[in-house]
Amino acid sequence: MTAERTFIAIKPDGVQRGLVGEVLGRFERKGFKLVALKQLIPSRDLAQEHYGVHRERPFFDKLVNFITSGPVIAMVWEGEGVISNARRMIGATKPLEADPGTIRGDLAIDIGRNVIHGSDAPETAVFEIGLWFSADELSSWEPADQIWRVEE
Ligand code: DAT
Ligand code: MG
Repeated sequence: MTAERTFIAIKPDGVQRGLVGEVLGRFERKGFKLVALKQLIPSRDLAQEHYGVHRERPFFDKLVNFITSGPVIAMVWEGEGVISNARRMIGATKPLEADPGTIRGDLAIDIGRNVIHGSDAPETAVFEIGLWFSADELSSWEPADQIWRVEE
């Protein structure tokens, strides 16, 4: 059985502002397991598929322009409850409404520059991981100190 996995991306604002280490560090320190990571400038096709549910929204074109404007760090993180817990670590969509202590609450101001994406449900996670990664880009591995994070 494969443990729960989620798709997380640091958006171009986060990369440009030098926040990659800060964001990665939070997931690492929490104890989730990194199973894939790459940097890419997404194509418009990829961005439009990724944000397909927002296709009819007035901000869609702006959103696609933004996410394709520079490098994105695409990642897959694994662990029990990682999908919903990553969303809690990320915070509310509007950074000014995101709780302090969350990534958006601590690091952002503007809804269009909110640093990070995280899958919002199990079906979304499966779709987004498959969209951004091929199966051979995902590593199954056991961190040497895993026993100190979770009891078997
Ligand atoms: P989230 O990223 O928290 O899952 P979402 O899926 O509702 O939020 O929207 C995707 C992204 O689109 C969001 O991170 C920022 C942008 N966005 C959402 N609502 C917006 C709005 N009203 N105006 C401008 N951008 C918006
Ligand atoms: Mg969303």
